[in-house]
Amino acid sequence: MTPKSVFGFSILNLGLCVTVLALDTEDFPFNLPKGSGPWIRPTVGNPWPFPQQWKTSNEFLVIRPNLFQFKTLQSKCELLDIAFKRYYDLVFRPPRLFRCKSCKRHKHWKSDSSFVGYLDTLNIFLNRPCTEKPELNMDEHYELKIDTDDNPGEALLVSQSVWGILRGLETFSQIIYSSPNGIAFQVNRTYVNDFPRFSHRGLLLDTSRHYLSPRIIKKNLDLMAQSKLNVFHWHITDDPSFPFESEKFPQLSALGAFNRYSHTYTKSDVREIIEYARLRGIRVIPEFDTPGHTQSFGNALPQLLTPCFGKDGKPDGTFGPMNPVLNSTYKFMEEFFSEISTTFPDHYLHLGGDEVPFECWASNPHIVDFMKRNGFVGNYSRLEQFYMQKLTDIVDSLQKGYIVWQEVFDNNVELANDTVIHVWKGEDLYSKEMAKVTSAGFQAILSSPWYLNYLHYGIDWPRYYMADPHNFSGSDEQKRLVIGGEACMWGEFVDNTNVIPLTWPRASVVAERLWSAKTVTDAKKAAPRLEEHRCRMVIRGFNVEPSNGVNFCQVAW
Ligand code: CP6
Repeated sequence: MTPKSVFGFSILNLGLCVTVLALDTEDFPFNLPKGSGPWIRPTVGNPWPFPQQWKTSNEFLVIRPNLFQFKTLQSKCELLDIAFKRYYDLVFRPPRLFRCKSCKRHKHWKSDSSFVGYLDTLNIFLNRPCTEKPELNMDEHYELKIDTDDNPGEALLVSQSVWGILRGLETFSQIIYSSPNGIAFQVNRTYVNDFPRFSHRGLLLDTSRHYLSPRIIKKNLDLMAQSKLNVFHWHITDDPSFPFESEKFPQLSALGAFNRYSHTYTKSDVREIIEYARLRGIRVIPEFDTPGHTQSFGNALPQLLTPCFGKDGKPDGTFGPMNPVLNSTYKFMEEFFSEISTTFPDHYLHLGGDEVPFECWASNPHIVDFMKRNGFVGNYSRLEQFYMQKLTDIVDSLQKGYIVWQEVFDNNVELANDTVIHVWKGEDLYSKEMAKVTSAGFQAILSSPWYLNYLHYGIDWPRYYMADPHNFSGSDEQKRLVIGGEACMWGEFVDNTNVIPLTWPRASVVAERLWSAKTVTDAKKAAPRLEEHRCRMVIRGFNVEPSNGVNFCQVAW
């Protein structure tokens, strides 16, 4: 459509052909039969997660894709230039935008929504330098003003940080909706003042139980950005496989990956994933889980693991957790983690420390002897503590911070002040642990209620929506130590074929809990917006599952 034909419409009170551009929000994307369906009708032009402050009206502006541009006074910020291109395409060239050829004369135009002008420019005001990498406590606050009162044709997005601009661009992209013929776009007059409730808003993906291709990981990063999640917790190794290619220890993946030629992450894969995430304001926190969950290290380096002994007092050929009594174990850890700490630029590493089984340690006479000499006979938590202590000392010396699973705290390992404790046990019995961790002065993130790998028949998302990281009794100071949470998609039953539909939009629900105000808890109100958000992800080309049972998302396939 040429601009001329858009200008050709008579506007408003003339009562003529305005309807091609106008759109009744309740009738989107079509005039549904009256009274049809008990289903939750998707809305249009609503953002997910819900902004902290949000004012909108029925007055709308029309956006003509061929005239629209992002403008910035910022000298040079490559990250933003790339983002402008990305968002232009997401809004105006989504892969599954439905174009209705026969509804040019779409009649359903609500008389209380009115055309008030065109929007040709989104002015971006970024008052600070273009920051290099996303980090904990990065500034994500932005203000978005879509109103042509002052400057006809221009709207405004302001932030003190490039991360805020990215979040604002996402919101902007979500409140634009297309006219039924998919040619013109509209956006309501809107004011948004928005910032996250929690700084750490993560998704865990597990690439050890099943390999996930870099392409699928990147799609997940796209979807994370669309829900304003900002931490990719990469549970990269575990018992079943070791897909990470280490430069210092290439045997680990050569012998520990499911397939050394196809099921590994090369240095360049990892670099690309980190850069892809950075461009979306997402941190990548790798987890090399030890001392348990380490069987895959043993394919190449069995000497790292504890030999288990049988009743006959001889090694039975199986191996347990990392061997905590050998200096060589810690020598390896030093070298391995020094590589990891340069490969992954985030200040934080996840050190694991969960579910350490003690039977093998107890069967091994060398371990038992070591424990006697060190005066912790029979106390295997104490031995685990000994190991974690050594490991955290190593990571301290590499100037990195660390996140650990709650067991490490439960077992009284002495931890650096900036340690983050990851609470994961007890699906809905996490309050006590959150209270304990924060009263000890540690930062906490919550995952217990957000195990997406548990599948339930029916509409399961409200249970994720109702959980809250502040659901525990404690002082304000304790509450401030809660820095956020993570949705977890463990990999036993997911691979490239189903990880996206099973993770989304369920992780989006967690994302709203972690971003929006504490008071945004009404699942009934959220449902149509979630439906819209889901439909938007489908239009943008992602295979995300229906979240509200029987429903309707009009897309072009
Ligand atoms: N792997 C590792 C896992 C789990 C954990 N750690 C896990 C435990 C229970 C459930 C799902 C996953 N598979 N390394 C616990 C943090 Cl339900």
